[in-house]
Amino acid sequence: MNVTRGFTGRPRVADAGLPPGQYDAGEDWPVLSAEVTPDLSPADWTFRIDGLVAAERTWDWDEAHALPESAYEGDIHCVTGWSKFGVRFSGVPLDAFLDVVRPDAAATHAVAYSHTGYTTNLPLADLTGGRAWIAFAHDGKPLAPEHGGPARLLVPHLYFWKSAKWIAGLRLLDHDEPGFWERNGYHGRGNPWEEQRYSGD
Ligand SMILES: Nc1nc2c(c(=O)[nH]1)N[C@H]1C(S)=C(S)[C@@H](COP(=O)(O)O)O[C@H]1N2
Ligand SMILES: [Mo]
Repeated sequence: MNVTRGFTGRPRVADAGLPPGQYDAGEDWPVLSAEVTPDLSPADWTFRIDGLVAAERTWDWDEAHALPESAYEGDIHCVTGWSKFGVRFSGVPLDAFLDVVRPDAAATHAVAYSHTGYTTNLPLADLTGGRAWIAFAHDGKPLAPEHGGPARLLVPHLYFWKSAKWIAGLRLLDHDEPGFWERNGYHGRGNPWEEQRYSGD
């Protein structure tokens, strides 16, 4: 039982607690960007899924918003140590996009890429089952540009570096291919509950 958390008074949906080695950032939401925040309007935003799929597809803003939305209410965990409890995002679950492109049976991994050039790799299984979203809103408001607006990947059960801001697409592969931080020594999967911070953890 983490005592400090009991004093925050924030409503909690599920008391999942802090993963090992993490601390509660409270109300703060730090910005962590390797790039300068791009000037990306909804009109300029697109999302594409390509690689090992039956039918590659690009969605624009309106097409992506035509898909059924759902919300994530829960926690996020940054590999630098901060966790944030009870965040609320809404967007379209990746399952809805993947249903359209129909991944090949051989597809096991994905590289997520941003409009800025940032990349991060994930097992495809972590993007399905209602556990990953293209998120458009936080706390009922459009996602702020510094937090990835107009749209970011959200994979909250993994360390937050997997949640690529200014998401542009996913490339489906039959092998794992390290992204930006992973080439610099970070873990391929990044499960905070198993403290998979660095490759070899
Ligand atoms: N495009 C892009 N996405 C990114 C990053 C980045 O530098 N560029 N940083 C990652 C890291 S390390 C974290 S912790 C979160 C931070 O998101 P935030 O700035 O909204 O807190 O975004 C992830 N997604
Ligand atoms: Mo991070």
